[in-house]
Amino acid sequence: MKFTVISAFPEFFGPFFGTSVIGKATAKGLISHELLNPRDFSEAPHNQIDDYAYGGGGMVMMAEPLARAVEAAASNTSKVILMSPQGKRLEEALVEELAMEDHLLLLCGHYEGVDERFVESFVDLEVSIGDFVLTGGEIPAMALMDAVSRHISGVVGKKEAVEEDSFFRGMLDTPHYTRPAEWRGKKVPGVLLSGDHGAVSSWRRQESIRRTLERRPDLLENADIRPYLRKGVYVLFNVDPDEEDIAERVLPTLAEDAAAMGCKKAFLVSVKGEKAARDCVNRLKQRSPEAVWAGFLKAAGGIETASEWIKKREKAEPCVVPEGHFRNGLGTALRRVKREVLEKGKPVIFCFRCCRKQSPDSPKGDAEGKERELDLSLFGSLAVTLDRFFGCSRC
Ligand code: 4GX
Repeated sequence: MKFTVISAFPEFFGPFFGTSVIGKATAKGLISHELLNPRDFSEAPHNQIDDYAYGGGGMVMMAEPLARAVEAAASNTSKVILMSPQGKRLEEALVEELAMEDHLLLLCGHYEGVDERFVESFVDLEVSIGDFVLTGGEIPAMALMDAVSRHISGVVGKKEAVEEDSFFRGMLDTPHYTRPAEWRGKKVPGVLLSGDHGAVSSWRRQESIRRTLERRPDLLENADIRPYLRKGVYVLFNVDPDEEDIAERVLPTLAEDAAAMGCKKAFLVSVKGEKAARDCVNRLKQRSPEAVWAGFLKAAGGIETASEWIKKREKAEPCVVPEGHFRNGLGTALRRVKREVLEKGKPVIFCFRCCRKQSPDSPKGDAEGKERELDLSLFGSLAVTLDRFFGCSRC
């Protein structure tokens, strides 16, 4: 990875590229850098690089010296990034994307910023390191280069350290302790001294959950929670008695999707009762006994029976997500469910209504009981619900 930094204060970067992890990576040739001063590209008297803002209000960096510096350093594979509070927020997903580039060209602005015409013509991406105002783009550029370098193989000594971070992707880290085992009357949590690796890793997971819920509950929206689930995820399809023929046609695919997305079982429930549901499952299994979903689909009398079955198997009461949860805003439903499932280590069951008829919980507007097309979005609802729950959007 090559970093080119365009800064009027290149002295900032000497210690950065010469010290610690980044220093070693530079010495090993894993990363390389080039520092360009826009002053060296100025043709104005005294190598001026800024001028008064049109319309008033401070100084702005002129387009031409910056353009010349970029033209001197960039090839057609370079990514030109301007550090700016108006930019896209730097987060691990963006860091990982940038680590795949081979040349990053970072522009460090000062004063009120840079001439917008330069930005339009030369900048691929504006990046901000947070909602606060610094005196220049140098520290943001260092923050970006530091975070990106960690993802270059060989830079971080322990490969597992970076991998561990991505395994626990999107959740906060657990607390850490080192010797002595007792310090100023404070003890290290006993489990960490037990030598029981299983107990240590479940303690760490629970601590990550606790801290994330307490400090950054917003992270749960996109975090990959799969490694943190202590119990299974189940789905329930409620079949309408008048439309079992339709249900039978879509159920195999729905069940297969649910299995592929990591569910433990799909329950089939019919208003006609458990026997009707069992008959339906048996008909399907007879038709294709080899199918993936054959052992996955299970008839149940109702949501209560399904919950009882889960409770017996998992030794914990499932969190029930009722039919139509996706219609009333999936985000709201999932925030509640994720919190409960992670905090209490519960299993969860998502219910879906598998029929063509207007469901009683769908939004008003259509006349009551009016027939409409088969709700094809059921497949979509299932996929979106499970994807958003597990949070695998970035995997
Ligand atoms: N994350 N600053 C840049 C001048 C500036 C303004 C606009 C380009 C466009 C910052 C941040 C940050 C202060 C660096 C203003 N340059 N950069 N500088 N936060 O606050 O990235």
